[in-house]
Amino acid sequence: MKALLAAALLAAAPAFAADPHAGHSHAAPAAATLVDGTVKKVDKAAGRLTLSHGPLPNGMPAMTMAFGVKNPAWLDRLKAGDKIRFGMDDAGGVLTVTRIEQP
Ligand SMILES: [Cu+2]
Repeated sequence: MKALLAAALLAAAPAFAADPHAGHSHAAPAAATLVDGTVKKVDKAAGRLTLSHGPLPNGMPAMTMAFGVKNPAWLDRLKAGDKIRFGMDDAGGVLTVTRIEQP
């Protein structure tokens, strides 16, 4: 009986090796990855920040587009031309800047 159980466990082992997450261990969560961007426009009334951004962790290629911001107060200290590094979240289909770092 013990030998049969050991054989069953061994047979199950390859299933762990094939864990679909195994190949993704180096991928950081999107929000934790900082992307290079340049501020193109600050729209305080709409709470929008237009950025020229590099490739995003969600697969979006470099482009210029508007983002929402997690904290509207950030818009007060940004101006067109500022170079930033930012984290973003695309939950709910709305791209939102969740973190900003300025050199
Ligand atoms: Cu984009």
